[in-house]
Order: sequence, then structure tokens, then C-alpha cells
Amino acid sequence: MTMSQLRRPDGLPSHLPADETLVMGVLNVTPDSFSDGGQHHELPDALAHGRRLLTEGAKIIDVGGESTRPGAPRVDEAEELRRVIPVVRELAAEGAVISVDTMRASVAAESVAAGALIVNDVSAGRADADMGREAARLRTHLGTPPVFIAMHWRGHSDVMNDLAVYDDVAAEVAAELAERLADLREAGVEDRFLVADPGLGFSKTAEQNWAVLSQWEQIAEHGLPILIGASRKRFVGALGVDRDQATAAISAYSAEHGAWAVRVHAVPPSLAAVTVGDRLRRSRGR
Ligand code: PMM
Repeated sequence: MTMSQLRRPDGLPSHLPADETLVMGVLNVTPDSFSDGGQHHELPDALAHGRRLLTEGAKIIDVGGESTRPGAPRVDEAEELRRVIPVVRELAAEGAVISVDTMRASVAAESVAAGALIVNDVSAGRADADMGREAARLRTHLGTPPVFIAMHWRGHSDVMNDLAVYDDVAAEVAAELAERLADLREAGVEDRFLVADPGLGFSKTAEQNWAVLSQWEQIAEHGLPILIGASRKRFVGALGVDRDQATAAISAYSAEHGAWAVRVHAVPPSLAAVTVGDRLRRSRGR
């Protein structure tokens, strides 16, 4: 692989651009999401918002039915399915590349059956012992296993802020993520379907998030495609400037460093940002 090629997973349609950092649009179907005020709770609103993200240039829509906001309670499985599956089914039928943001193997399986191509598990298989095996066993409508996004995570939302204790945060995040990736491989998930994510904002203080982000060589240590999710997080808001513009600046940085995708709420500023980052990266030959 030459350095100017992005690492990207198998299992996605060939029409997705190969040498661009993709913008993944966030579609939270939750009444309690801190990021969108919960206005996309109802199906028609959720579909309209998903279509708008696509029109704006999102290449993937990440559909989630459970808030991971610090302190958020868990939703039960039936409610998560009720929120997520109709949205996945409809947007996938319209041709969208759908990712399902879930920690439950059952929700992952139902979502793949409804047309999702990507399973985005913020717990990287830790929250549900069946997740790894299920991800390896599932087949999408393209005939392959789904892409599996494995994020660095230390615990559920009710305790995650208490777990933000590190000696060397970037090195520990990389090492813990490497353990999760090893578990997933052991469960049968192949490397070519794996994406890794350092989990900004999950059991990390603002200072720790910046430390992780600044040490890209640690983020990229595993050699897998990388997803960065900084959008509208507290450490971004704490900068005191517009959260979506600040998110876009992180998107430019991520693209310049060769991230496979950025997960964002506001697509247009991050689309412009990754376009610049990609251009710089290609020019530099990274
Ligand atoms: N962040 C949130 C939810 N899901 N998934 C991945 N892979 N990476 C993230 O950083 C991530 C995620 C929380 O953000 P939201 O509540 O604004 O959607």
C-alpha cells in the first residue's frame, strides 16, 4: 500500500470513493440525545433528516437508538429495535449505506437483515458477549460480513466519566483497543472488515481527548482503517467557538492524517474540511 492510499474496509459498495475520507452523518433516533434535541424521534422526521444528510454529502448514515451521553440510562432491546429498524430499512431501501450504532448483537443482526452494511459498536463487543461471533456470522445483502467499527470504551454511560484515569492516555487507549481487536479476531471477525476508533469523549477528559488526537501514530498503530467521532462533544464545545466549525477543523486534521471516515452531525462544514484534508494528504503523499 502506498502512503497516499487510505486504508478502508471490505464489505462496502464499490461506488464509495476510495481515496477520500468519508463523512458519516449521525442520525440519532432517541428522545434524549443531547446533540439533536431529540427532534428526530418520530419516523418521518428521522427519515427526512437522514435524507438531508445524504443530500448534503454524507456517504454513510449512522443510525442509533440508544444515547451514549454521559449519565444516560440504557434503553431496553425492544425499544431500541422499535426506534432503529424502520429507519434502517427505509433508508437502506433507498440505496443509502447504513451503519447501525448499537451494543446489542440482536439489534446488529436485525439491522443487517433490514439492510445495514456496518455495525458500529462503541463497546467493541464488550457490552454483549455475543457481538463478535454474531458480526462474524452475519451476511449483508452484498454477501459479505458487515463492516465492524470497534471503539475504545471502558464502561457504560452511567460510569464512564469515573473511568477516565490513565498514566499515558494515548498508549493505553491504543493498547486496550488492540486487546478488543484481538478478541474480535478470535470471535471470527476478519481484519478486512474491521475499523478502529479511539472513542473520543468516552471515559476521557477534555485534556485526554486532545492528547489522544494529537498522537496519531498511536491511533493508527493497529494498521486498520480509522473512524474519528469528535462531533459536538463536550471537549469540542469547551473551546468556546462554534461546535460544528470546530468539529470540521478536527475533520480536516483527521482526513489529512488518513482517517477512513469522520462521524459528524453537521455534514457541510466537515465535507469541506475533509476535502481540504484529503487534498493536503495526497499532495504530501501520506
Ligand atoms: N460517539 C457517539 C456515538 N457513537 N460511535 C463511534 N464509532 N464513535 C464515536 O465517537 C461515537 C459513536 C456519541 O455521540 P452522539 O451522542 O453525539 O451521537
